[in-house]
Amino acid sequence: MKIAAAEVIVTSPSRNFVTLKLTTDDGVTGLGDATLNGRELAVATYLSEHVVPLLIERDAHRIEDTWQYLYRGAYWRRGPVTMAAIAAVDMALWDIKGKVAALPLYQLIGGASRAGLLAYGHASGTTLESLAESVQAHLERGYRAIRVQTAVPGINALYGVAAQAQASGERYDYEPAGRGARPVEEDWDTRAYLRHVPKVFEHVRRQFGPELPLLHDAHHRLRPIEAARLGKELEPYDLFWLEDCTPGENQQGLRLVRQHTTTPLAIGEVFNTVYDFQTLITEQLIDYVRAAATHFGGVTPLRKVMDFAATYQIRSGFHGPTDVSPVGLAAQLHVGLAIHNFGIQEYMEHSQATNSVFRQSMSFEDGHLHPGDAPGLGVELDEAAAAGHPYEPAYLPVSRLKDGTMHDW
Ligand code: KDG
Ligand code: MG
Repeated sequence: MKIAAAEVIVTSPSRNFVTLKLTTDDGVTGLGDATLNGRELAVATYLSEHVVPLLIERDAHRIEDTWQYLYRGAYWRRGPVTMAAIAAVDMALWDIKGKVAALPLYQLIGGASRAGLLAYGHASGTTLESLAESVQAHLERGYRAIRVQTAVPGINALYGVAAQAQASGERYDYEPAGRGARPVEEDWDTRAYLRHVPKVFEHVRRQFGPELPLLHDAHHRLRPIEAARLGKELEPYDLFWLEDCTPGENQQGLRLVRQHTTTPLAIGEVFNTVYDFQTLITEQLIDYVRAAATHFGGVTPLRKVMDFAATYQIRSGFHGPTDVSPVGLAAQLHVGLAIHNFGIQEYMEHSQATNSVFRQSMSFEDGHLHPGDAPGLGVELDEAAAAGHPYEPAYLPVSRLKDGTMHDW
């Protein structure tokens, strides 16, 4: 079975997505997600100019060999553009293999290890009251674990906080990657943030009790000693995890954080390969692997890093915001269902426009996700609907300190 055609589809139903569609010589199709938020066209071009010509005539069943060919053969390895492109090929080949075998992907990689995947949703509020309403609204929608973000007095605009309360039941996207030619600029003040966050968790725990798993994302904004302090101050509130407490490039920085706190740590949504996790896993400096199938090279390396992590009792917490397309999310759900060391899955719920382009077989019930039993990944792309949503430039915001210095994400 040979790859006969490869098409790169860029569409923007609510937000931009890059999808690779492979077709075999006997007409089986497979989809892969190559979306790199804010840099979408770089991956689309990498795919169409440098990857698609290499795929035609290759054996569609040789997934591992194709992955190694694209990774080792490029000479310049790694990086988000390269790895998102490889991820799309890898996912599409697994989708094809599942369809040929007439089995959902999770059955090909070991079968289900559990009935469903515990998912966490995103609650946020501009005040403690609106935050509590948002947590309550998520509980009513069935969530059994909740990420908590709030506005911080002294910071004018903060990433990760929905502009309006979500109690109305309306789906929100806190980060629509503002459409426009340039990123929006937000501000940041570490001391104000560190003063405020423990009070927020005290409030939420008091109101919602000790059982509910609560998570928090620091979006890489702290230095290791600041992250250590935050982790320590959050210990009384028993977080499920503190995410991206400090930029991950400095893997050693997590040693310092770890020395000071028992708050569980999650990191890795911007990582591209197992090497980004090497020190973090072997020294047990983290508790959860946050990789996304889309930015980590696909299903093949995601399974491998989780097997590596399993030997150190580290679990999964794959990245699941709305910029991971339904195809990328499906890939993660299949891996999460199959591996033994699943931890939790982030779930932000795609918009109706996104769901009208990508038809998904997955379900969300009683706080748990399941990829469904359709063969392959279980996602179909409506190309006519996709064509109705042309690409528009969109960027994540950037943040600056009060004196104008660019700050970390
Ligand atoms: O594209 C960037 C977003 O996906 C990211 O900021 C969301 O931090 C995020 C999260 O944890 O979902
Ligand atoms: Mg995050």
